[in-house]
Amino acid sequence: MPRERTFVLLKPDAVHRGLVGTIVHRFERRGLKLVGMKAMRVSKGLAETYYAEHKGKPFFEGLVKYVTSSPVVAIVLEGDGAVAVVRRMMGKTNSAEAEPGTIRGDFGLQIGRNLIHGSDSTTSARREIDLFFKPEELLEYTRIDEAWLYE
Ligand code: IDP
Ligand code: MG
Repeated sequence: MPRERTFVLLKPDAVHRGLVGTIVHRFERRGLKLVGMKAMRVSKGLAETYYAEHKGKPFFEGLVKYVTSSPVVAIVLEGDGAVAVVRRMMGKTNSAEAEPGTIRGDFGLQIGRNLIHGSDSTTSARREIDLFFKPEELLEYTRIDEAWLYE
């Protein structure tokens, strides 16, 4: 039985600012297992489905433009409590208000350029993983340090 999975998207600003490795490094050090990762472009159709819950909000058009404007990195991480752990590591949606020590709080200044997405529930995670990854793109293996990450 795999542990909890979450979906992460490193947005175009993370790619352009050379922060992909820095951000992935934080997740790796935390003990989260990388089960899927790919650099890709998000089509307008995919962006609209992915962000469907925000349709009609004033920032929706800008948000779709932002994530489709340039390559992103889609990631699936696995580990105990992965959804909540990643949300805490990301910090508040508005980078300007995010605590130092969080990804948004260390690297961002604006809500509309907040570097990263992470699923907000296990239900969203399943939906987002299915949207971005084919089953065969997700890996199953045991990290060598799992014996010391989990009791
Ligand atoms: P989250 O990414 O922290 O879950 P949501 O409220 O789900 O935040 O919003 C999704 C994304 O929409 C945010 O990460 C951000 O990129 C964008 N967004 C949210 N609110 C605003 C806003 O007021 N202005 C511009 N962009 C926004
Ligand atoms: Mg959200």
